[in-house]
Amino acid sequence: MKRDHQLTDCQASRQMIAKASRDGTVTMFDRVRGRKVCSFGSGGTCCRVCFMGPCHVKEEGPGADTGICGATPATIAARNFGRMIAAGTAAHSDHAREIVLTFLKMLNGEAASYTIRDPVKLRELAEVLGISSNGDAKELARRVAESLLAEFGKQEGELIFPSRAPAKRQEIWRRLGVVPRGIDREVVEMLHRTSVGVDQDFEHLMLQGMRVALADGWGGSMIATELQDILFGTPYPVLGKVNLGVLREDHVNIVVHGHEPLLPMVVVDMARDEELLARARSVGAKGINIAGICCTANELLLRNGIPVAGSILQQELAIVTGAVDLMMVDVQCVMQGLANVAACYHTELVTTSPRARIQGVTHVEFHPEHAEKTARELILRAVDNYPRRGVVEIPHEEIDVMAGFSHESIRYMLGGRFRAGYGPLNENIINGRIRGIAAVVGCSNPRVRYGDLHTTLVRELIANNVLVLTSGCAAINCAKEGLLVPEASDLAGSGLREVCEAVGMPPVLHCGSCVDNSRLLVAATEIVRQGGLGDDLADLPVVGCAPEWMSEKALAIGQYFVTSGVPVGFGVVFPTLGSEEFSSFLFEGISALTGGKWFFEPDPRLMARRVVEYIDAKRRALGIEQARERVLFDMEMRRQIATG
Ligand code: XCC
Ligand code: SF4
Repeated sequence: MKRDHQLTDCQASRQMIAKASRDGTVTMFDRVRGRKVCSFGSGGTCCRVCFMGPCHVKEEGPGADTGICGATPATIAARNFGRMIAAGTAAHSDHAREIVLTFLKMLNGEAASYTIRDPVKLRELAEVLGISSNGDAKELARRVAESLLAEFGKQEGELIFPSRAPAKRQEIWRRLGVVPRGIDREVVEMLHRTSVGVDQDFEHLMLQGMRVALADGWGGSMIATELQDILFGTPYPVLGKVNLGVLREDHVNIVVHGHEPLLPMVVVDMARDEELLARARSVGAKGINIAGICCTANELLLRNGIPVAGSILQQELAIVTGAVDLMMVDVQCVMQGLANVAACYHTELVTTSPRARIQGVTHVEFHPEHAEKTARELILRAVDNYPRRGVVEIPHEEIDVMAGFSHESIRYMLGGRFRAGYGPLNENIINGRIRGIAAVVGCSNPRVRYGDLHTTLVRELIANNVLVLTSGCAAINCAKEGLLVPEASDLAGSGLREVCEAVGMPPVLHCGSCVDNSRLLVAATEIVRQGGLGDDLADLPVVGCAPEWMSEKALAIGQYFVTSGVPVGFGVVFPTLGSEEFSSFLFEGISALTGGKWFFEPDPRLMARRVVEYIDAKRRALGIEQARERVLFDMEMRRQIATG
């Protein structure tokens, strides 16, 4: 049994877990205690795709067998893995579809709450899509939106965004036959191929696993990110606050939780409305405070500096403070247990997506046509609920965070005013000041000492001069430990510290939500294009990690990184270990195909060591294992280069 102090280092969470148990409120931290894991389920060898079974099978030892149909453990594990990738891709992509449809409604004049906030990015995107402008901005926007919408339903040919990848990478994908044809088609085909009696060759199944994952990273997720930037603004460095201490005792607190920023962005705008503020004052509150949970929080933090109440594991704990007057949730990572927790306090829980309801929970349905009306209604409900508060206990923890590192802002920051570009980043990688780059992303998981794996890994990495890019709940956990501020460069190795100090950036860069992992693909591509570090993504000293993952979406992300040539490490459990045959394909065999591979390492220190080993191996292959020069490129030297 886990004691509270073993659950997490997060003091605010511990305080609320203790309060919940005093209040008699059951949370995930109670439910996870003593919960037995079924080894077949966790190892990926439980098959229930038909009801001759379900069959759970073992590869070795006494009782080694196959399913009733004869399916081997490797086939069963690969089918389960493939289905999870498909589900993750579906989640990111269905989110993207919603953004595209809203964008079109806006252009049709049917969604007045939205506007184009980044016209420059729109033109750049049009160029990527091969759409030329005749000067009519609205026509250009419409053609961009139509071309993106078509990506979902295309049957033949190739998605457009994979053509952004380095040429060599595209050749590899074409040779493997894994360039996605249409986003929906790849998800459907994966479901088909993993149903009873279809594709029963794990390697062949995983080719589809690659294709569907690419339809996420270089498809749905990238569409979501690009279009959200155009609608809500491309992130640039911004300061914010994180952890439960961002809730305000004397304000109406509205927590926005889930993934799609469409409604939360309007709620943020409406919360400044004078009439609503007056209403808040009339019930005794000083104002209206919006705070986020999960990736919605990241979307709002990156663009508007809106405070983050916490990661996925703090959704129930936010309510336990007694200070949340309304929590609005849409899709993904929203725990059904919230309903019961909300019932123990005064919090009004509201579902808003037409796709997602929770039994017994108020539903106020969001449609982009009426965004302001819905936002107003939700704020009013929150205000009216404020006087019903009982005892309030808000933890003090409220930590500074710097966020907003899109690939555009990284280029700008590192490039300096005179030379926006990836040149200085590449130079610093080549000269060894930055040893390599690690993407530390993904969920948080109550099965492990939550948050601790992220921060232990990240501390080790930056101490070894590895620049860390982070997103999702990993970013929130790192922010809570103060790793996302420029001062954190004190914890970095001397080379990385020099670079961070020179440009005033943190050693750990918050790149956004989980769909924003697509930003990392674009950034990595820019690094290749800049030159000096090989000609393919697989050449780069770059590794991905999700030490506390839990969601199917994380598997989709991992798989698109692996398919893009990047090694990816997961912690907690690896969901194929019941089949050694299939696991060794993911851990080794796959690298002959894509140049990337999976690895499993539950210990964050050992994970850091493996990341550094991979990075050093890539540096050796590039011939840059020795640092070439140890002088920092200051402004003066940059100017000299510029003037020749
Ligand atoms: Fe969900 Fe996106 Fe995972 Fe956090 S990191 S637990 S998916 S909220 Ni995306
Ligand atoms: Fe069992 Fe085969 Fe049916 Fe799976 S598909 S449940 S292994 S009989």
